[in-house]
Amino acid sequence: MCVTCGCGSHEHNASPAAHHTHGHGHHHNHNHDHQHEHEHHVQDRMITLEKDILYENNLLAQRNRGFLDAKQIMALNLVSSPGSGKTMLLERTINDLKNEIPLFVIEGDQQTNRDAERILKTGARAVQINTGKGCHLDAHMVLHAIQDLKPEENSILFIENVGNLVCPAMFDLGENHRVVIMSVTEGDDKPIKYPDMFHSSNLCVISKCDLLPYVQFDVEQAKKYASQINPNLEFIQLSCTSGEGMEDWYNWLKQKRKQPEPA
Ligand SMILES: Nc1nc2c(ncn2[C@@H]2O[C@H](COP(=O)(O)OP(=O)(O)OP(=O)(O)O)[C@@H](O)[C@H]2O)c(=O)[nH]1
Ligand SMILES: [Mg+2]
Repeated sequence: MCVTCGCGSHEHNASPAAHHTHGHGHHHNHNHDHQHEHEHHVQDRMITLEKDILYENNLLAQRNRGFLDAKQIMALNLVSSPGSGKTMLLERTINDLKNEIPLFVIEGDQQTNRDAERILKTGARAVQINTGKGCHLDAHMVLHAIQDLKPEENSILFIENVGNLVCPAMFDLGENHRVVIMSVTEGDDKPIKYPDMFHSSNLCVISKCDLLPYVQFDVEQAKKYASQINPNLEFIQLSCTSGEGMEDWYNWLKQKRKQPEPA
């Protein structure tokens, strides 16, 4: 179980203890009722805990959003499974756009500064957040990272989330747009297997398109699945190695920057 967000906790936490007790016949019968009471209690507490965590997160996300809006900074939350190409997309984007638009990066990983170091090599300012056992960034971590990073007015702030298609979906960071990256090596059924992430995103980048000739990935099927989950989702297909589709991505960024969405 994820210790920070408690995802999947209802069954995981309550049941194993119950099964354990049931498995030992010599335990007293009245334990059975106590066990059920205990299960309900644990479940209620879990649900309350989850609500409290998300409530507090949403308040802090609004604070981040207020700060970013006031400075006209467009913040993007990049979410995906591990290794879909988030950092490489940022490296290439920064190299191509850094003379046009000020770009800043917050990197989220469980461990290491590797991604922030890759970004720093491009010349952009970046800070790394290490979440330890946590499987997602939250608004509080981003608040502190923004204080360290001090992004300029009118810039774009990229927030690379921890590689994980499940937990980051629940945590608003105060971003203007959520971008889900799905690489063609992952399989075209990801949207229906991990619907929350696709439901909560605004743009779906289909990455590593240079590899399409070598893998079984039906782009139209992937888009169909994702659109079933979220009819408003936009799509861009690109490859950071061949450069195909990169212009579409840059045009999307420039377009969204010109037309900030009402808060
Ligand atoms: N062929 C190909 N490989 C790519 C492309 N983009 C990224 N890769 C490769 O995919 C691997 C993972 O890329 P990263 O940019 O580190 O992925 P990430 O999403 O930042 O990974 P995490 O931060 O660990 O979640 C690397 O070996 C990249 O070279 C692409 O467009 N085409
Ligand atoms: Mg990365």
